Amino acid sequence: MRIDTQVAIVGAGPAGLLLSHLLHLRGVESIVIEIHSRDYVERRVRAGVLEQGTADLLEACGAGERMRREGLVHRGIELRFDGRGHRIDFPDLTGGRSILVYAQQEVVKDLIRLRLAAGGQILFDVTDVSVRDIESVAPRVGFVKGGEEMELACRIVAGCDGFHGVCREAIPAGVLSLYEHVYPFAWLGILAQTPPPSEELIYSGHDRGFALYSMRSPTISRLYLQIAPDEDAANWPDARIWEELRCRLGDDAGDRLKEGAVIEKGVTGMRSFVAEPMQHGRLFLAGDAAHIVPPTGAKGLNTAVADVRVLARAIAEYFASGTENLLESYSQTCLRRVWRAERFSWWMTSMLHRFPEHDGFQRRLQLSELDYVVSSRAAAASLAENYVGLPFDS
Ligand code: FAS
Ligand code: PHB
Repeated sequence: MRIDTQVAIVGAGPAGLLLSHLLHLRGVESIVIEIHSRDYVERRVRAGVLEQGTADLLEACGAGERMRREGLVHRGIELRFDGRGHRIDFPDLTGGRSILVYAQQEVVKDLIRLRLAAGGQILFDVTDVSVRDIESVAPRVGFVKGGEEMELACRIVAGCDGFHGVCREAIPAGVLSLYEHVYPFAWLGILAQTPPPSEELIYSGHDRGFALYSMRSPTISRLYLQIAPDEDAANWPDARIWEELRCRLGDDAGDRLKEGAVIEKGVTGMRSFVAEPMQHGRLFLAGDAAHIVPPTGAKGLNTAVADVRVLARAIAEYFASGTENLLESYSQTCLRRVWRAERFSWWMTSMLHRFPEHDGFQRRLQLSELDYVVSSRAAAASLAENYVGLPFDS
Protein backbone atom coordinates (compact mmCIF):
# COMPACT_ATOMS: atom_id res chain seq x y z
CA MET A 1 0.00 0.00 0.00
CA ARG A 2 1.32 3.46 -0.92
CA ILE A 3 0.82 6.44 1.39
CA ASP A 4 1.60 9.95 0.14
CA THR A 5 3.00 12.56 2.50
CA GLN A 6 5.36 15.54 2.37
CA VAL A 7 7.95 14.32 4.91
CA ALA A 8 8.63 10.72 5.98
CA ILE A 9 10.19 10.65 9.46
CA VAL A 10 11.97 7.46 10.52
CA GLY A 11 12.09 7.08 14.31
CA ALA A 12 9.79 8.16 17.16
CA GLY A 13 12.49 9.36 19.54
CA PRO A 14 12.67 12.99 20.70
CA ALA A 15 14.16 14.11 17.35
CA GLY A 16 11.51 12.50 15.11
CA LEU A 17 8.52 13.41 17.28
CA LEU A 18 9.57 17.03 17.82
CA LEU A 19 10.34 17.45 14.11
CA SER A 20 6.90 16.14 13.19
CA HIS A 21 5.23 18.63 15.53
CA LEU A 22 7.35 21.62 14.50
CA LEU A 23 6.50 20.84 10.86
CA HIS A 24 2.79 20.55 11.76
CA LEU A 25 2.93 24.01 13.36
CA ARG A 26 4.39 25.30 10.07
CA GLY A 27 1.71 23.61 7.93
CA VAL A 28 3.88 20.75 6.67
CA GLU A 29 2.50 17.21 6.75
CA SER A 30 4.61 14.29 7.97
CA ILE A 31 4.25 10.64 8.99
CA VAL A 32 6.45 9.03 11.66
CA ILE A 33 7.31 5.31 11.56
CA GLU A 34 8.81 3.46 14.54
CA ILE A 35 10.04 -0.13 14.97
CA HIS A 36 9.05 -0.37 18.64
CA SER A 37 5.66 -0.13 20.34
CA ARG A 38 4.32 3.07 21.90
CA ASP A 39 4.64 1.48 25.32
CA TYR A 40 8.31 0.59 24.72
CA VAL A 41 9.41 4.07 23.58
CA GLU A 42 7.49 5.69 26.46
CA ARG A 43 9.24 3.48 29.03
CA ARG A 44 12.81 3.63 27.68
CA VAL A 45 15.08 5.25 30.30
CA ARG A 46 17.60 7.68 28.76
CA ALA A 47 18.54 11.31 29.32
CA GLY A 48 17.37 13.49 32.15
CA VAL A 49 18.77 17.02 31.66
CA LEU A 50 17.18 19.64 29.40
CA GLU A 51 19.10 22.75 28.41
CA GLN A 52 17.19 26.01 28.85
CA GLY A 53 16.87 26.33 25.05
CA THR A 54 15.38 22.83 24.78
CA ALA A 55 12.85 23.50 27.55
CA ASP A 56 11.90 26.85 25.98
CA LEU A 57 11.38 25.25 22.55
CA LEU A 58 9.26 22.41 23.97
CA GLU A 59 7.16 24.99 25.79
CA ALA A 60 6.86 27.20 22.67
CA CYS A 61 5.54 24.29 20.60
CA GLY A 62 2.92 23.31 23.19
CA ALA A 63 4.76 20.42 24.89
CA GLY A 64 5.65 22.35 28.05
CA GLU A 65 2.69 22.15 30.41
CA ARG A 66 3.62 18.93 32.34
CA MET A 67 7.34 19.61 31.89
CA ARG A 68 7.03 22.98 33.69
CA ARG A 69 4.80 21.42 36.36
CA GLU A 70 6.90 18.30 37.10
CA GLY A 71 10.38 19.30 35.88
CA LEU A 72 12.99 20.40 38.44
CA VAL A 73 14.79 23.69 37.76
CA HIS A 74 18.46 23.31 38.71
CA ARG A 75 20.69 26.37 39.06
CA GLY A 76 23.92 24.49 39.53
CA ILE A 77 25.82 21.23 39.78
CA GLU A 78 28.47 19.94 42.21
CA LEU A 79 31.89 18.73 41.10
CA ARG A 80 33.48 16.39 43.67
CA PHE A 81 37.10 15.30 43.79
CA ASP A 82 39.74 14.78 46.46
CA GLY A 83 36.92 14.21 48.99
CA ARG A 84 35.45 17.69 48.57
CA GLY A 85 32.47 19.18 46.69
CA HIS A 86 32.50 22.43 44.68
CA ARG A 87 29.33 24.09 43.37
CA ILE A 88 29.11 25.57 39.87
CA ASP A 89 26.51 28.37 40.01
CA PHE A 90 24.84 28.53 36.58
CA PRO A 91 22.84 31.83 36.78
CA ASP A 92 25.77 33.68 38.30
CA LEU A 93 28.17 32.43 35.60
CA THR A 94 25.84 32.57 32.58
CA GLY A 95 23.74 35.68 33.09
CA GLY A 96 20.74 33.90 34.57
CA ARG A 97 20.50 30.62 32.64
CA SER A 98 19.70 27.24 34.25
CA ILE A 99 18.72 23.66 33.32
CA LEU A 100 15.62 21.52 33.83
CA VAL A 101 15.71 17.95 35.12
CA TYR A 102 12.88 16.14 33.33
CA ALA A 103 13.17 12.59 32.01
CA GLN A 104 13.52 11.97 28.26
CA GLN A 105 10.75 9.37 28.32
CA GLU A 106 8.39 12.01 29.77
CA VAL A 107 9.33 14.33 26.88
CA VAL A 108 8.57 11.45 24.48
CA LYS A 109 5.20 10.80 26.18
CA ASP A 110 4.26 14.51 25.99
CA LEU A 111 5.22 14.72 22.29
CA ILE A 112 3.32 11.55 21.34
CA ARG A 113 0.21 12.83 23.15
CA LEU A 114 0.56 16.21 21.44
CA ARG A 115 1.04 14.67 17.96
CA LEU A 116 -1.96 12.37 18.30
CA ALA A 117 -4.14 15.16 19.73
CA ALA A 118 -3.25 17.26 16.66
CA GLY A 119 -4.21 14.40 14.32
CA GLY A 120 -0.59 13.40 13.67
CA GLN A 121 0.24 9.92 12.34
CA ILE A 122 2.76 7.73 14.18
CA LEU A 123 2.99 4.14 12.93
CA PHE A 124 4.46 1.98 15.73
CA ASP A 125 5.62 -1.64 15.53
CA VAL A 126 6.81 -1.50 11.90
CA THR A 127 9.49 -3.82 10.53
CA ASP A 128 11.75 -4.16 7.46
CA VAL A 129 12.25 -0.44 7.05
CA SER A 130 14.15 0.58 3.91
CA VAL A 131 14.93 4.01 2.49
CA ARG A 132 14.99 4.37 -1.33
CA ASP A 133 15.67 6.88 -4.11
CA ILE A 134 17.08 9.52 -1.78
CA GLU A 135 19.01 11.02 -4.73
CA SER A 136 15.70 11.65 -6.56
CA VAL A 137 13.02 14.31 -5.90
CA ALA A 138 10.62 11.53 -4.86
CA PRO A 139 12.26 9.40 -2.17
CA ARG A 140 10.32 6.49 -0.63
CA VAL A 141 10.39 4.64 2.68
CA GLY A 142 9.29 1.00 2.62
CA PHE A 143 8.18 -0.97 5.68
CA VAL A 144 5.92 -3.77 6.87
CA LYS A 145 3.08 -3.17 9.30
CA GLY A 146 0.67 -5.82 10.48
CA GLY A 147 2.12 -8.19 7.86
CA GLU A 148 1.32 -5.75 5.04
CA GLU A 149 4.00 -4.21 2.78
CA MET A 150 3.62 -0.42 2.85
CA GLU A 151 5.45 2.56 1.40
CA LEU A 152 5.63 6.26 2.23
CA ALA A 153 5.98 8.31 -0.96
CA CYS A 154 7.34 11.75 -0.02
CA ARG A 155 9.56 14.71 -0.94
CA ILE A 156 11.91 14.57 2.03
CA VAL A 157 13.07 11.80 4.39
CA ALA A 158 14.17 12.70 7.93
CA GLY A 159 16.47 10.06 9.43
CA CYS A 160 15.75 10.28 13.17
CA ASP A 161 16.31 6.59 13.84
CA GLY A 162 19.23 6.79 16.24
CA PHE A 163 22.74 5.36 16.03
CA HIS A 164 21.67 1.84 15.12
CA GLY A 165 19.00 2.88 12.59
CA VAL A 166 18.87 2.26 8.81
CA CYS A 167 18.89 5.83 7.48
CA ARG A 168 22.60 6.60 7.82
CA GLU A 169 23.32 3.23 6.20
CA ALA A 170 21.19 4.27 3.21
CA ILE A 171 23.75 6.91 2.24
CA PRO A 172 26.05 5.49 -0.48
CA ALA A 173 29.56 4.45 0.52
CA GLY A 174 32.16 7.18 0.24
CA VAL A 175 29.77 10.06 0.82
CA LEU A 176 30.11 10.28 4.58
CA SER A 177 33.18 11.14 6.64
CA LEU A 178 32.94 9.34 9.96
CA TYR A 179 34.69 10.57 13.11
CA GLU A 180 34.67 8.21 16.10
CA HIS A 181 36.31 7.88 19.49
CA VAL A 182 35.48 4.98 21.81
CA TYR A 183 36.26 5.38 25.55
CA PRO A 184 37.86 2.56 27.62
CA PHE A 185 34.91 2.38 30.05
CA ALA A 186 31.13 2.27 30.27
CA TRP A 187 28.42 3.51 32.62
CA LEU A 188 26.32 1.28 34.84
CA GLY A 189 23.11 3.20 35.44
CA ILE A 190 20.31 2.50 37.94
CA LEU A 191 16.95 4.08 38.63
CA ALA A 192 16.21 3.73 42.35
CA GLN A 193 13.30 4.48 44.66
CA THR A 194 15.29 6.72 47.02
CA PRO A 195 15.81 10.47 47.47
CA PRO A 196 18.93 11.78 45.70
CA PRO A 197 21.90 12.62 48.00
CA SER A 198 21.63 16.27 46.98
CA GLU A 199 19.06 18.63 45.45
CA GLU A 200 21.45 19.18 42.52
CA LEU A 201 23.45 16.76 40.37
CA ILE A 202 26.81 15.58 41.72
CA TYR A 203 29.63 14.69 39.29
CA SER A 204 32.30 12.76 41.21
CA GLY A 205 35.81 12.33 39.72
CA HIS A 206 36.84 9.76 42.33
CA ASP A 207 40.11 7.78 42.35
CA ARG A 208 38.06 4.57 42.04
CA GLY A 209 36.25 5.94 38.98
CA PHE A 210 33.54 8.39 37.93
CA ALA A 211 30.11 8.48 39.55
CA LEU A 212 27.06 10.64 38.81
CA TYR A 213 24.24 11.28 41.29
CA SER A 214 21.23 12.50 39.33
CA MET A 215 17.48 12.22 39.81
CA ARG A 216 14.07 12.01 38.20
CA SER A 217 12.15 13.43 41.17
CA PRO A 218 12.70 14.19 44.90
CA THR A 219 12.04 10.47 45.55
CA ILE A 220 13.57 8.81 42.47
CA SER A 221 17.35 8.82 41.96
CA ARG A 222 19.22 8.17 38.70
CA LEU A 223 22.72 6.98 39.61
CA TYR A 224 25.68 6.03 37.43
CA LEU A 225 29.03 4.31 38.02
CA GLN A 226 32.03 4.11 35.69
CA ILE A 227 32.75 0.41 35.01
CA ALA A 228 34.95 -1.53 32.61
CA PRO A 229 33.68 -1.44 29.00
CA ASP A 230 32.92 -5.15 28.71
CA GLU A 231 31.52 -5.68 32.22
CA ASP A 232 28.29 -7.57 32.69
CA ALA A 233 25.63 -5.89 34.87
CA ALA A 234 25.14 -9.33 36.45
CA ASN A 235 28.50 -8.79 38.21
CA TRP A 236 26.94 -5.84 40.00
CA PRO A 237 24.39 -7.00 42.55
CA ASP A 238 22.56 -4.09 44.22
CA ALA A 239 24.62 -4.28 47.44
CA ARG A 240 27.86 -3.85 45.50
CA ILE A 241 26.40 -0.88 43.58
CA TRP A 242 25.31 0.94 46.76
CA GLU A 243 28.66 0.32 48.43
CA GLU A 244 30.55 1.73 45.43
CA LEU A 245 28.17 4.70 45.07
CA ARG A 246 28.70 5.58 48.74
CA CYS A 247 32.45 5.16 48.39
CA ARG A 248 32.72 7.44 45.32
CA LEU A 249 30.53 10.06 46.99
CA GLY A 250 33.22 10.36 49.68
CA ASP A 251 33.39 9.97 53.47
CA ASP A 252 31.49 13.08 54.52
CA ALA A 253 28.70 12.58 51.99
CA GLY A 254 28.33 8.83 51.82
CA ASP A 255 25.71 8.74 54.54
CA ARG A 256 23.53 11.11 52.52
CA LEU A 257 22.85 8.29 50.06
CA LYS A 258 20.05 6.01 51.28
CA GLU A 259 19.56 2.61 49.63
CA GLY A 260 16.24 2.01 47.86
CA ALA A 261 14.58 -0.46 45.49
CA VAL A 262 16.40 -0.60 42.14
CA ILE A 263 13.72 -0.11 39.46
CA GLU A 264 15.96 -0.27 36.38
CA LYS A 265 19.59 -1.23 35.74
CA GLY A 266 21.54 -0.93 32.46
CA VAL A 267 24.98 -0.47 30.93
CA THR A 268 25.68 2.32 28.41
CA GLY A 269 28.76 2.30 26.22
CA MET A 270 30.76 5.50 25.86
CA ARG A 271 31.60 6.83 22.41
CA SER A 272 31.91 10.07 20.50
CA PHE A 273 30.73 9.84 16.89
CA VAL A 274 29.97 12.29 14.07
CA ALA A 275 28.88 11.58 10.49
CA GLU A 276 29.48 14.39 7.99
CA PRO A 277 27.57 15.66 6.09
CA MET A 278 24.27 15.20 7.91
CA GLN A 279 22.39 15.07 4.61
CA HIS A 280 22.52 13.37 1.21
CA GLY A 281 20.04 14.10 -1.57
CA ARG A 282 16.61 14.26 0.03
CA LEU A 283 17.66 12.40 3.21
CA PHE A 284 18.43 14.54 6.29
CA LEU A 285 19.90 12.97 9.44
CA ALA A 286 19.16 14.40 12.89
CA GLY A 287 20.11 13.45 16.44
CA ASP A 288 21.82 10.17 17.28
CA ALA A 289 21.47 9.03 13.65
CA ALA A 290 24.21 11.57 12.84
CA HIS A 291 26.15 12.04 16.07
CA ILE A 292 26.72 10.47 19.49
CA VAL A 293 28.25 12.01 22.61
CA PRO A 294 29.23 10.33 25.89
CA PRO A 295 26.46 11.36 28.37
CA THR A 296 28.87 13.13 30.78
CA GLY A 297 27.93 16.53 29.32
CA ALA A 298 24.18 15.77 29.13
CA LYS A 299 24.20 16.84 25.46
CA GLY A 300 22.66 13.92 23.54
CA LEU A 301 18.99 14.82 23.71
CA ASN A 302 19.67 18.55 23.60
CA THR A 303 21.74 18.37 20.41
CA ALA A 304 19.02 16.25 18.76
CA VAL A 305 16.50 18.99 19.60
CA ALA A 306 18.83 21.68 18.18
CA ASP A 307 19.13 19.71 14.90
CA VAL A 308 15.37 19.40 14.32
CA ARG A 309 14.82 23.05 15.15
CA VAL A 310 17.09 23.92 12.18
CA LEU A 311 15.64 21.14 9.97
CA ALA A 312 11.99 22.13 10.59
CA ARG A 313 12.68 25.72 9.54
CA ALA A 314 14.57 24.57 6.40
CA ILE A 315 11.86 22.11 5.32
CA ALA A 316 9.06 24.64 5.94
CA GLU A 317 10.86 27.24 3.82
CA TYR A 318 11.23 24.67 1.03
CA PHE A 319 7.53 23.78 0.99
CA ALA A 320 6.46 27.41 1.39
CA SER A 321 8.67 28.98 -1.28
CA GLY A 322 10.47 26.19 -3.10
CA THR A 323 13.84 27.66 -2.13
CA GLU A 324 16.41 25.14 -0.88
CA ASN A 325 18.93 27.54 0.74
CA LEU A 326 18.30 26.49 4.31
CA LEU A 327 18.07 22.82 3.28
CA GLU A 328 21.42 23.06 1.51
CA SER A 329 23.09 24.65 4.57
CA TYR A 330 21.37 22.33 7.09
CA SER A 331 24.40 20.13 7.75
CA GLN A 332 26.86 23.00 7.98
CA THR A 333 24.57 24.92 10.36
CA CYS A 334 24.10 21.94 12.69
CA LEU A 335 27.69 20.65 12.65
CA ARG A 336 29.07 23.77 14.32
CA ARG A 337 26.86 23.14 17.36
CA VAL A 338 27.39 19.38 17.13
CA TRP A 339 31.18 19.72 17.35
CA ARG A 340 30.84 22.10 20.30
CA ALA A 341 28.74 19.46 22.09
CA GLU A 342 31.30 16.81 21.08
CA ARG A 343 34.19 18.87 22.46
CA PHE A 344 32.39 19.69 25.72
CA SER A 345 31.27 16.06 26.25
CA TRP A 346 34.78 14.73 25.49
CA TRP A 347 36.29 17.32 27.87
CA MET A 348 33.90 16.50 30.76
CA THR A 349 34.50 12.78 30.17
CA SER A 350 38.30 13.19 30.03
CA MET A 351 38.41 15.32 33.17
CA LEU A 352 36.12 13.18 35.37
CA HIS A 353 36.86 9.51 34.48
CA ARG A 354 39.74 7.22 35.44
CA PHE A 355 41.57 5.96 32.34
CA PRO A 356 43.16 2.51 32.75
CA GLU A 357 46.22 3.61 30.78
CA HIS A 358 46.79 6.80 32.80
CA ASP A 359 49.89 7.10 35.01
CA GLY A 360 50.35 9.24 38.12
CA PHE A 361 51.34 12.27 36.06
CA GLN A 362 48.14 12.16 33.96
CA ARG A 363 46.03 11.69 37.12
CA ARG A 364 47.63 14.78 38.65
CA LEU A 365 46.82 16.73 35.48
CA GLN A 366 43.16 15.68 35.77
CA LEU A 367 42.99 16.81 39.40
CA SER A 368 44.73 20.06 38.55
CA GLU A 369 42.22 20.67 35.74
CA LEU A 370 39.34 20.09 38.15
CA ASP A 371 41.00 22.40 40.67
CA TYR A 372 41.38 25.07 37.97
CA VAL A 373 37.70 24.76 36.93
CA VAL A 374 36.45 25.26 40.49
CA SER A 375 38.89 28.05 41.38
CA SER A 376 38.89 30.14 38.17
CA ARG A 377 35.74 32.14 37.37
CA ALA A 378 36.62 32.06 33.65
CA ALA A 379 37.00 28.27 33.61
CA ALA A 380 33.84 27.73 35.67
CA ALA A 381 31.92 30.06 33.34
CA SER A 382 33.11 28.04 30.33
CA LEU A 383 31.78 24.84 31.87
CA ALA A 384 28.52 26.53 32.93
CA GLU A 385 27.73 28.11 29.56
CA ASN A 386 28.32 24.86 27.73
CA TYR A 387 26.33 22.86 30.29
CA VAL A 388 23.22 25.08 30.28
CA GLY A 389 23.46 25.15 26.50
CA LEU A 390 24.76 27.75 24.12
CA PRO A 391 21.95 29.99 22.86
CA PHE A 392 20.59 28.79 19.50
CA ASP A 393 22.35 30.30 16.40
CA SER A 394 25.24 31.51 18.61
P1 FAS B 1 16.61 7.94 19.76
O1 FAS B 1 17.59 6.81 19.74
O2 FAS B 1 16.10 8.44 21.04
O3 FAS B 1 15.33 7.59 18.82
C1 FAS B 1 15.48 6.91 17.62
C2 FAS B 1 14.19 6.12 17.42
O4 FAS B 1 14.26 5.45 16.16
C3 FAS B 1 14.00 5.04 18.50
O5 FAS B 1 12.69 5.13 19.02
C4 FAS B 1 14.22 3.74 17.73
O6 FAS B 1 13.45 2.68 18.24
C5 FAS B 1 13.78 4.13 16.33
N1 FAS B 1 14.34 3.32 15.27
C6 FAS B 1 15.57 2.72 15.25
N2 FAS B 1 15.73 2.05 14.08
C7 FAS B 1 14.59 2.25 13.36
C8 FAS B 1 14.15 1.83 12.08
N3 FAS B 1 14.91 1.06 11.31
N4 FAS B 1 12.92 2.21 11.67
C9 FAS B 1 12.09 2.96 12.47
N5 FAS B 1 12.48 3.42 13.69
C10 FAS B 1 13.70 3.06 14.12
N6 FAS B 1 21.83 11.30 27.01
C11 FAS B 1 21.96 11.98 28.15
O7 FAS B 1 22.11 13.19 28.08
N7 FAS B 1 21.91 11.35 29.36
C12 FAS B 1 21.77 10.00 29.48
O8 FAS B 1 21.76 9.45 30.55
C13 FAS B 1 21.67 9.27 28.31
N8 FAS B 1 21.53 7.94 28.40
C14 FAS B 1 21.47 7.25 27.25
C15 FAS B 1 21.38 5.86 27.31
C16 FAS B 1 21.33 5.14 26.15
C17 FAS B 1 21.26 3.63 26.22
C18 FAS B 1 21.36 5.79 24.89
C19 FAS B 1 21.34 5.01 23.61
C20 FAS B 1 21.44 7.17 24.82
C21 FAS B 1 21.50 7.90 26.00
N9 FAS B 1 21.60 9.26 25.97
C22 FAS B 1 21.70 9.97 27.08
C23 FAS B 1 21.58 9.97 24.72
C24 FAS B 1 20.12 10.08 24.29
O9 FAS B 1 19.49 10.94 25.08
C25 FAS B 1 20.07 10.44 22.82
O10 FAS B 1 20.93 11.49 22.52
C26 FAS B 1 18.67 10.77 22.34
O11 FAS B 1 17.87 9.65 22.60
C27 FAS B 1 18.72 11.10 20.85
O12 FAS B 1 17.42 11.20 20.37
P2 FAS B 1 17.08 10.68 18.88
O13 FAS B 1 18.06 11.20 17.94
O14 FAS B 1 15.62 10.97 18.71
O15 FAS B 1 17.37 9.12 18.92
C1 PHB C 1 20.60 11.69 33.86
O1 PHB C 1 19.93 12.25 34.73
O2 PHB C 1 20.26 10.63 33.32
C2 PHB C 1 21.88 12.33 33.45
C3 PHB C 1 22.17 13.58 33.88
C4 PHB C 1 23.36 14.18 33.51
C5 PHB C 1 24.24 13.50 32.69
C6 PHB C 1 23.92 12.24 32.23
C7 PHB C 1 22.74 11.65 32.63
O3 PHB C 1 25.39 14.08 32.35
